[in-house]
Amino acid sequence: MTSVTLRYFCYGCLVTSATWSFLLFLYFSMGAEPDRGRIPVRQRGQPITEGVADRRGGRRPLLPSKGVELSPEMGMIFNEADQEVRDSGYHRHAFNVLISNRLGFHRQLPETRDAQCREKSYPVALPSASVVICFFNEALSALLRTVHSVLDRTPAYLLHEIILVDDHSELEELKDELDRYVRAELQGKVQLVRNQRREGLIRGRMIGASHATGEVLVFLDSHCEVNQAWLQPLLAPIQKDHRTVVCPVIDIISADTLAYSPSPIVRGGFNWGLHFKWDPVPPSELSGPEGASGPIRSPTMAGGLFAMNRKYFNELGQYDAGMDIWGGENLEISFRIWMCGGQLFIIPCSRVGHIFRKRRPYGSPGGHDTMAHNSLRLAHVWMDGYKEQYLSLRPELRNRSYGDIGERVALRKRLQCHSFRWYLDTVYPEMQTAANGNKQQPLFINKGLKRPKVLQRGRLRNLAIRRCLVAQGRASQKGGAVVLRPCDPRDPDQDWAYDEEGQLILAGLLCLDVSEVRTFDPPRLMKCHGSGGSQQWSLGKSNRIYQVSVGQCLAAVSQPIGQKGYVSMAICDGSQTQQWQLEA
Ligand code: UD2
Ligand code: MN
Repeated sequence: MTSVTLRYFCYGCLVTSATWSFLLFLYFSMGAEPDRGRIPVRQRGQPITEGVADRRGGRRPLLPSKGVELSPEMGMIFNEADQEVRDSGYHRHAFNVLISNRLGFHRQLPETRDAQCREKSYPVALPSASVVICFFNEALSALLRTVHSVLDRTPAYLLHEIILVDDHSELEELKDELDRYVRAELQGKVQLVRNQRREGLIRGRMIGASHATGEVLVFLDSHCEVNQAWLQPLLAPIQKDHRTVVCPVIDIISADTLAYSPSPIVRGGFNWGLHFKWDPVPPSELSGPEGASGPIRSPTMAGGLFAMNRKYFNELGQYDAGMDIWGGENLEISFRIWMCGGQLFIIPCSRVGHIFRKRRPYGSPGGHDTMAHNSLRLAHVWMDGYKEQYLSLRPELRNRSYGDIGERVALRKRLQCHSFRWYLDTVYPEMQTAANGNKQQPLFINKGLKRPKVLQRGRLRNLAIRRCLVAQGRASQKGGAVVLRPCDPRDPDQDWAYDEEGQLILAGLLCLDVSEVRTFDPPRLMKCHGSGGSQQWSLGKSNRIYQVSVGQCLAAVSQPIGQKGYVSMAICDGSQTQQWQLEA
């Protein structure tokens, strides 16, 4: 213990008082051991939270604050143990577990709602909520911060219960230690259900829902933090109409810094690769009496965070139990909601943060591509002739078996759902324009051989890194990556043309292209295909370069850590790393 303490003291003598308080925090929150994500058990005399669970499961705050504040020092590595926590954390969880552990279970969050939201009032009598959180090998600190954020920021009378579903995790810290914590600290409101085998998040949520007894189900991922007054704005519209399903705005928790930042107001769409994407909100959705703070109709949901009347969830067929592990269930439930008489909204006044990771840190048993399996099922049940759109992008899946869908087809019939055509026409007309350029799209209009007009040309400078976008290898190499290098106005290989079709063409040769199928892949240079989709970019608003088909922005990243010069696609957040200038 002394060696750890002394080391902190030594660093401490060099730095400011802010750092001193942080060091004291570290000392108290970690106790004798270097930070390993262990639960600091209160019985050992270590203060862990500013609040205490009361017997009935409510929370009695000891201090008025809502927990610690994130500070840059929390990312510092003091010794090998810290390094190990960070490295193994990235490996296992794909986010910075060192900072997550240091944040502990309660932290302050910035207000991210529009000012109008604070003026709104909601009925006092609202339906009660069962929060269902399914997890597989989640970092304990992230899981418990999710749970505590709900306990800390939800009026006790609205929170019926929290149901944690452990999807047969392997991590030691999620076994006895978690049991003990739930028993000692969370007794009353939190129920822990353990799956006997890995079910995946889809059946996992169905299991959670089957244990729930509250009126409304609220699903959350296991690395979320709910923000102030998050629940009331979700419950009110469900109370008005039980067939309304609602999602909060998903604020962004950085996987590297754990910083919590507001998400821009966007809504859910999808592409023909059956990947979810974020779309701009059409102005018509913002012109209601509540303006930008009113509910926004959303063609799809991201999947992880939504609230739905529990009886309605059951009536509407829960989820497709034939879907495995991860992927596709979000589009399936979205199509089903709209096509079978319900509606789906994003509620800008409800904010919940989520750690967005750059990769999924777990596989599926047997290594199957469950996204393809699940997408095939949803295409065959819900998309009628439009499933061809997907299959022509994924011809290798045409003969892949996807199990029995009889029950789901019968469900669609029993619920007398609309056609997929109706859904596209009524709920997602943008799809047809966005995909107009897509060769496989039935509404495709042949544009002939005319070359699209160039609107702008020049070097593409990233405003954060102050470097320009170039090919990593030769500018003529198909499939090559793009990187950031010092700008050079005389170099023809830094010359980008942006044309009326939304194409970004480098050195008059190849087009900037993203995979609509492997959405974690960085963009590449490909032969220009002239049909939009993966090569359709929109420039303009706040200097961003928005990819229309995947609904993300081009960003400078420092991955591998510390190395500047790489780019990837990321959720649009308006940060400087996502700002570009096309300069002649
Ligand atoms: C998004 C959704 C996620 C889900 C997924 C598509 C958000 C913020 N997240 O991916 O909820 O809809 O798209 O399927 O909209 N888990 C299990 N068992 C498993 C695998 C995962 O319980 O076998 C848990 C996992 O611990 C997490 C949740 O399911 O709590 C979602 O998984 P994710 O965070 O890896 O998915 P994400 O956010 O990439
Ligand atoms: Mn997630």
